[in-house]
Amino acid sequence: GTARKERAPMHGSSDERTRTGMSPESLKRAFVDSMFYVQARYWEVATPHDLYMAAAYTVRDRMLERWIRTAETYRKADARTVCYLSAEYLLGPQLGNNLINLGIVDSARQGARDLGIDLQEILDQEPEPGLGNGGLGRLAACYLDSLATLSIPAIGYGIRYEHGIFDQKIVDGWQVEDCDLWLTNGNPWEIPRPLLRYPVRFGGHTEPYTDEHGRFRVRWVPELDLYGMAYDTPVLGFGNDNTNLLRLWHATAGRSFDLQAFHKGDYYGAVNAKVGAENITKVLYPNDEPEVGKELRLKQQYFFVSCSLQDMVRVHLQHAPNLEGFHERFAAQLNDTHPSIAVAELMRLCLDEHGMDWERAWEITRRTFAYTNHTLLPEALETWPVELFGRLLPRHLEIIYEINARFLDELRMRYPFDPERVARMSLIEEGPVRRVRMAHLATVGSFAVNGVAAIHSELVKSTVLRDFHELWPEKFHNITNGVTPRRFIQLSNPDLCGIITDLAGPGWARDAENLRTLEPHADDAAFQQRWQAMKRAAKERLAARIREATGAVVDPQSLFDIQVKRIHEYKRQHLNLLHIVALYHRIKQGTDSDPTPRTFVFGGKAAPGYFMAKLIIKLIHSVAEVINRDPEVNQRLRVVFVPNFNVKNAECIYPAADLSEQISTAGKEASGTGNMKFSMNGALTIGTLDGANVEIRDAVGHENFFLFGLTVAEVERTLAEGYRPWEYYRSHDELREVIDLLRSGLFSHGDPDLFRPLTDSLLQHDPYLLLADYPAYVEAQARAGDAFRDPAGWTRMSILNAARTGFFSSDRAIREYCRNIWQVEPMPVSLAAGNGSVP
Ligand code: 475
Repeated sequence: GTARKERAPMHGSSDERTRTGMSPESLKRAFVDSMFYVQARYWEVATPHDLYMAAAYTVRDRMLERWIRTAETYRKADARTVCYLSAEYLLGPQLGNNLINLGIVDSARQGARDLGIDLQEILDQEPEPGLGNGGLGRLAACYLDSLATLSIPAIGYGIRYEHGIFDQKIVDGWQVEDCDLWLTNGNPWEIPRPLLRYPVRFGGHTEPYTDEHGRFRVRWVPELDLYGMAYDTPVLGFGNDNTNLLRLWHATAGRSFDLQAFHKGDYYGAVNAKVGAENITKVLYPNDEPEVGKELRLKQQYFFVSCSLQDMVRVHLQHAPNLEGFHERFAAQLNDTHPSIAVAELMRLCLDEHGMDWERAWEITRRTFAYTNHTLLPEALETWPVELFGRLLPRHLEIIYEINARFLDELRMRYPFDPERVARMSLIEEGPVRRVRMAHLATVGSFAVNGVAAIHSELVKSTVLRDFHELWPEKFHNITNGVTPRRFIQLSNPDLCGIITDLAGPGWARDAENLRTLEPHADDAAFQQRWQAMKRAAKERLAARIREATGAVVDPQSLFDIQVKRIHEYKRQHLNLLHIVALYHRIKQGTDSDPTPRTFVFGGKAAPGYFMAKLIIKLIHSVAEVINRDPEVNQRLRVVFVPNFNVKNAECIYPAADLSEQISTAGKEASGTGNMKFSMNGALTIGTLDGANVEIRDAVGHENFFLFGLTVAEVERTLAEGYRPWEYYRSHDELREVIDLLRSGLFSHGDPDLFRPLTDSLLQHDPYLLLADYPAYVEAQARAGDAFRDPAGWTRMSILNAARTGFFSSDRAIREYCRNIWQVEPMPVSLAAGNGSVP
């Protein structure tokens, strides 16, 4: 239906001189123009979606002049450029963020109001580009925002998945995956570049030949070729005119290949090949750990890496006669091992396409790449069967073998009496199935390796890459993750933004250390009141959203205790559940001593093939059903699961939290970034000494953090000594009663078997030590509950959390990458100083 009332807008504005003025008048005029000339609709029949599209095009016009000026500036200056290579970008909705970064939120709201439109209604129309699974993809999006804000010449390269992360529906308490359709109504932010295409080849074989100088060379005779086409999205900086490029690749069938097949008369074969080629960028793999041996996944990785490197080579050759100096023009960051085939691809380009000798090619390659590790979980370390690799990328396998042969020769010289070490460090894992170890390839082929939180970087050095650290200690760095305060404070928490701006001035959003100006007001009663009102309003907004999404009614007065993140056993959503069931049990027994009313909020997606994670979602719903229905309990406890946790929902959830659950087994969560978003928004953390929790606790003050649980060293010791979870079950009465309740059928309509896989796993193996940590967790929860009953004390801690988490801005993280790894300098862009290229 149409959303418009009656009033047709008037043409004729005060600043017609500029097509892209920022006043409400200019914006209105441009909006009406876009509705007609781009969206091809007229006022009286415009739907809410039309309004969104017209608004987006209006904003995009204002981005494009900055973008073009930026490209011009970087090009003229011949600037050193960061290339961020990532298979995932979890961008979230663009319109609101772009309004903020352009500094025109008020102007846009005013313009919309003049037209009788609610800006929020327009913002709500935007489907989000969910081109990522979780933390790693969202980190890439935060880093793009900070790179532009810090005026760093940078390009994000990735994959334009037609279907991003699935939509999560809940049916009878179970997760059901639904297809993500973010592109179906059109994407106004991207600019297709049909002429910017690169060929990408697969399969076939290699053959030796002698070139015109009599040198031995190798030629790859592929079986299949296709094209990668660029789709460009501009990325605005905040508070400057820099606008960087996110370039995502879309796969299409190669024309020459098509023609060949057509000429052979195999029409259907040709069409099929086209379909096969286009499958490569169809869908994001919805796992937050690698799918073993999935051919299409390796194709995706090589496809986007090859396009990106060819694009970088093209740019380089505009300034230079050959690939010498490539590593001086570009620093290429590998976001985990997903793009690590880039090491072999750049070698191939240098050797086979540009006639370079091995030593020189290797020197350039090693000085181009840097690698970020995001996980220590052994099952998440990528390896590819040699057989599959050789079938898809025969030339790359040869190159990897050659890299390995030379590397192992070096190792044998260095460690002549230690063949086991040499075997451990090989790029090839020997065994019944030989496999390529992508983390080793990335480490050997890079000039820097970093972890994503202090404790994680230490563990990288002492565990998964220990031998490499002993060989090259200076290669290893820590860069603790960060998150953008623009999206995760300014956009998602306008009331908090107002409070900070009143005290610190508007500069805090570019310099998050300014959040410290809140600190002296932590005990001020009037300030505390304003803070509580802010939190209260955010909780009411979330309560409304929960009611809309699930029908559940929750009380904004209660303690909002929230755990949102991918569902994984190591993240221990089921530890949270054990505590909830314990509280329930106490109320039913009349032994309850913690009268703090609580609302437990969960959210997160499970990988479609991860049975235990899906069972945890079912258990959350089952516990919720029993608790929320029981009048004896539901005045004190409520449990809700917010379906389809994504960036849009996240923006509503973080500001509403009182307590943030960061309860992974110590040593398992590389960093976490949700922990930072919660804390910045004034939530207190209950957490283990894992990932960035350690640094958050040090930053906010130990007295403002609810710590519990085994340390990494204690986890190791417990496992080494032969951990027997059964003994915790036997000796801890309440824990036993809680687990017995789960096994009783109480939460499963009498079926005692439904949750058996979970309880059996806990009692028999408990690889993530829930039972060992249970007593300490419950005790820390009691401290949190007590503390919440003192509003002044709690508010003080909440303020101090927000005040002291400026360190966790992604601007700080990007500054560290620039200085310590990339050696790249800011290149500010000025729109005012420009001339000519913008009409
Ligand atoms: C860590 N995703 C967080 C975050 O550094 C950390 C893996 C394989 C395939 C697809 N996606 C993945 C991850 O590994 C991932 O998201 N890792 C996360 O990276 C940013 O804060 O602790 O688990």
